[in-house]
Amino acid sequence: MARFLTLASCQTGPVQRSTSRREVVERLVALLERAALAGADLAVFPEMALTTFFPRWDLPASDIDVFYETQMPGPQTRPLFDAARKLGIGFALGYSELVRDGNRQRRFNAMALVDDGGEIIGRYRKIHVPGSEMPEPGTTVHLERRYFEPGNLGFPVYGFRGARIGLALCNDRRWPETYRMLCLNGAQVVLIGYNTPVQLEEAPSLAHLRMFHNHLPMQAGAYQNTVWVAAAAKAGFEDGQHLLGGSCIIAPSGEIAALATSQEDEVIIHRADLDMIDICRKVNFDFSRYRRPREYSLIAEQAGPLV
Ligand code: CDV
Repeated sequence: MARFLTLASCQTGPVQRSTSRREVVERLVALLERAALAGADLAVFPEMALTTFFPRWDLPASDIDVFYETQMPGPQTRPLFDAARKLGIGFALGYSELVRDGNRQRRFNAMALVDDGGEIIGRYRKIHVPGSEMPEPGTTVHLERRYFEPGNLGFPVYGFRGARIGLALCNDRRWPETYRMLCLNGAQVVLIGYNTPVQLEEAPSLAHLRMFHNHLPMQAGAYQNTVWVAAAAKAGFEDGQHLLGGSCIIAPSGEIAALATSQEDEVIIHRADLDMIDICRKVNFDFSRYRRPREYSLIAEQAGPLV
């Protein structure tokens, strides 16, 4: 079993609507090259890494297909997979997925896990889809619930170079259930991609806490589930909206081991010691011994508080 896995978080700067897939993929390949050169085994890219974060717009149905991938890899994304094989590095890529299911079209906010041979070895579809179907007064427009249905693959965990990898996307990182499900499925590393607006109209009094509320749940998730977390933002000013940076790699102790300092394309690296997981478990989190699942049944039965 691997003891170390060198993780890279490949943050990107904004991807404007006018940017072609070819240009974006070139940027992602350049980031992957930097990660590989720095010795990374596995890199994570942002959520919806190939396009602008289009749920910020109220768009007619006729305008949205351009943001989705019908094939992964497709002709435009193939160079990234070829680069992974050439460089001998794995990666996780967030993208918008359009699939045909019988005569129905289905749309998911998805992430693919690709091995160092350029083959897809895992898939995830975002479970916690935030926002609304229609714009809501007094609220920043965020129409993910119109453009995507909730994921239907659960919280799977995949083997990569002897380590067990789970995937999550953006809003998933705020929910303790995400990490606990991945932990119980055996994850040692959780890769997360995100697009988070800096400003939210609905809660101006919390505006100064946006970065704190970015890192807080990921640090708690890492600590409480004794996993490594590597998270990649799409950051900077994208089509008029400011997206939060703060890409990071977090140890099972809850400490931030590496942190992005820019709001542009940037690679951060950390050599993750997988043995830290067992050390952290010894301190408090001997799950099989101390957890009381029967006392927690409400968690699986009920979505919100009774009152
Ligand atoms: N892409 C996201 O899921 N963004 C959310 C929004 C709702 C703020 C987030 O949790 O960051």
